[in-house]
Amino acid sequence: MTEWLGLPALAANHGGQIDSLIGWIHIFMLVLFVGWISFFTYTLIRFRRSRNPVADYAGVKSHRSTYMEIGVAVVEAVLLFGFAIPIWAARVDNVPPPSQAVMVQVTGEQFAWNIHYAGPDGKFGRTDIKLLDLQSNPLGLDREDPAAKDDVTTVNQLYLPVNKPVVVRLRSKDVIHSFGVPEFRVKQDAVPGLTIPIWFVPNTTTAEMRAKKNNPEFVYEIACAQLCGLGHARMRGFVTVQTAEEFQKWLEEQIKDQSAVDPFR
Ligand SMILES: [Cu+2]
Repeated sequence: MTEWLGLPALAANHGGQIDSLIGWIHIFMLVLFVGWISFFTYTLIRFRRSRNPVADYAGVKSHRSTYMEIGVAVVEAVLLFGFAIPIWAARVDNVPPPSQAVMVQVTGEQFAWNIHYAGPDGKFGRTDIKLLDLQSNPLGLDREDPAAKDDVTTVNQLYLPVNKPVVVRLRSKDVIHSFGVPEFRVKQDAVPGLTIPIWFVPNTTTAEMRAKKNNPEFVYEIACAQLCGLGHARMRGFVTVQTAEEFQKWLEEQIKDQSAVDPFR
């Protein structure tokens, strides 16, 4: 029902709810707009100077405008308590446990997205600011930590399996960034000093979306949605949604590759 809004294609399970909320807000705002403009026009004509040459100190006696204002407040309360708060609560609560989700740590920096997978052990390796090297180890991952042995890190390349919950633990190394993927209807600020979980279930692989859009070059993009400095415009990451098998294969290759080039192992 929300095609008329011209939103980007939808590729996550919860997105329909967000879209219908956006749709309803537009409908209510249209009603408010027409209502207020009619009221304004009415008062301009009704209280025009030629009809009211002298100010009337008694004023309007009818309570109609009061009822209308109460009506507007009720509609706004319905939007807030009936739609916005429940949908937001569902998004920020009930984050799926690590056993049922793909856990990815995404760390924003000026001007890139560092992606970090925990690997098969489900544990993120220790990171240390002393090990941080912008070229070879942008996250300061301690490869000597046993939990880090199977960890996979990439820059700007987020791979995800389709139809499985994804929990992104969002962090930032420097300033406030914002992780936004329009097709997943996800947008969250990355705040230095905080780890903020966001979750969604991608339901359309990149290949399926390419076929659907009839565009063989289509890619999901992570757009930084907070002006974060001079290079903000080039702070884009890419999301590749694959089948479970393809993703598993990719992850295994990465684990192999990263252990091969790593001087610590
Ligand atoms: Cu940014």
